[in-house]
Amino acid sequence: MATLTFSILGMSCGHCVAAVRRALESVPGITIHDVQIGSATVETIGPAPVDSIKAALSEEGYEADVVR
Ligand SMILES: [Cu+2]
Repeated sequence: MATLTFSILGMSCGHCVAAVRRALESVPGITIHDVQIGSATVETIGPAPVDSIKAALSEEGYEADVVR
């Protein structure tokens, strides 16, 4: 298990936090550790599905990049 932190552009309020959380919940192979305005941290169970996470967030209108 590994921890993955994303910086996320475009988040501005609690609605964004909920939308990001919902998008992350749709990605298999991760559990959500924390979501805040501007960032999210997830635990990965297997290989890190970075592209799937970016795609799910992009669909909601947020641009995400791995911090670490
Ligand atoms: Cu918002």
